[in-house]
Amino acid sequence: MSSESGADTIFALASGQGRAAIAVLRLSGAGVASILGALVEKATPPRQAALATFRDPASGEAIDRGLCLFFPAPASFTGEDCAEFHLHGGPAVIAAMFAALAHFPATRPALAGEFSRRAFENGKLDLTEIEGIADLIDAETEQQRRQALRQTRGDLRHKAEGWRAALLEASALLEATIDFADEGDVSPLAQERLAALLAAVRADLAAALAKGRAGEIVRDGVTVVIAGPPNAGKSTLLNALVRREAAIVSPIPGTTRDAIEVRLDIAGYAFVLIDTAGLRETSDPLESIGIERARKRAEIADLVLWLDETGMTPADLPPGVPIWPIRSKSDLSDGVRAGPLAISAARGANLDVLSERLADFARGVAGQAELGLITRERHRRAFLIAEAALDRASDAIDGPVELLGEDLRLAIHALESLIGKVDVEDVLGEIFARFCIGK
Ligand SMILES: Nc1nc2c(ncn2[C@@H]2O[C@H](COP(=O)(O)OP(=O)(O)O)[C@@H](O)[C@H]2O)c(=O)[nH]1
Ligand SMILES: [Mg+2]
Repeated sequence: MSSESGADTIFALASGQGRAAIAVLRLSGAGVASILGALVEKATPPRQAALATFRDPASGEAIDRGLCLFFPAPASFTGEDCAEFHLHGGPAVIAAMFAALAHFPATRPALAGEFSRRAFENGKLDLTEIEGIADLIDAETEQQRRQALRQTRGDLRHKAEGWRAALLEASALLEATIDFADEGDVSPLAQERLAALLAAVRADLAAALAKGRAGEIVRDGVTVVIAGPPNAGKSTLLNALVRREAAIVSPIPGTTRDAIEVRLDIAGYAFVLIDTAGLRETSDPLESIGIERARKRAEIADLVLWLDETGMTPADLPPGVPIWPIRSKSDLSDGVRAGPLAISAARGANLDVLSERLADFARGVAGQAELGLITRERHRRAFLIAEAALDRASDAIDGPVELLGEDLRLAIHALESLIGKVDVEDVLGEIFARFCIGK
């Protein structure tokens, strides 16, 4: 048997690396019950925390005293027999426990994401719920946490399963029509029911797609590009917002040549701030590359802050991205002027106003995401394929049964790949590669 068999009993540290008050060690697999029998004296009651002395089965020497939990299959995270040891979080304790566990037959350390993978394979979680767990572990802001939690609860899964059920009913209706009618057309009565089923799913898909990239923006952060002419104070603003020297500031125009990205939490929302090279004509090849990157980044930004000492915005910026003109270095100009928000990054003037406006912008986006289902490009692709297929099916509802059936199958397939009933291997690797060991 290979050393990575799915039949092995696996174990891993579920808590973080390094010294800690408590470390949680997690086990899953058919060998868990006998491992428990060998490590702890008293039988552990299912789903109850019990104080236990963990002993090395070879020497009988005590390794540690801690809590032991046993979750018999199938009511466990993975669907297999599972156990958790809450140990003292010292490296020697963990090392001794790992060494003791490695002596059991067909028992080995888990691979990254292997617990979740088993949960998926045993039908405990679908793909979208697993993505939700990954996002919850990665969540850095309140909004990311809330969105990820909704997905772990199965919000997207239940919707997709409901649509799939409706489309399967439509398929069955179609099959029945083929069996019982000679003409090969759908009977008017069946047509009506079919149309209703398709229309309901189409409306839901369209509503979810209409929320735009809101869910993805919450998950990935609001991308804000700081652009403007050289020396406008872009790098100074980035540093002031993140409160550290992330970008080099200098009076020499053309200092920033590469796009610098920093993550920032403003009022519970994730932002990705990007400082760019000043947009200007230049003969310096390195600076040209930076300027080209700045343009490219601005095209895919959610928002562009255009910094200029005069408060002007140029006309040739990419369309479709909101641009906020901002007058920089307000400390150098005299008196209040009408027009765009004036800031002084050097003096910290009006940075609170700018932060509040950025938070409002994110709030507007996240407000849409509140009921949104799509949090990844993968979801969007599946929704779009299903929607297009259902559009064609609805148009062809009085046409040949075969064409209708094919489009229905396409839509069902898109939903099934979304929740991981088909095409699983394509996405599993991508998802689990990002997991840490013990998840
Ligand atoms: N007086 C004043 N000078 C500033 C301000 N912001 C930046 N500067 C100065 O302007 C120059 C260019 O700043 P920098 O942030 O590198 O501009 P960038 O080229 O747009 O990134 C530096 O000498 C900064 O110290 C400001 O708010 N007030
Ligand atoms: Mg700069």
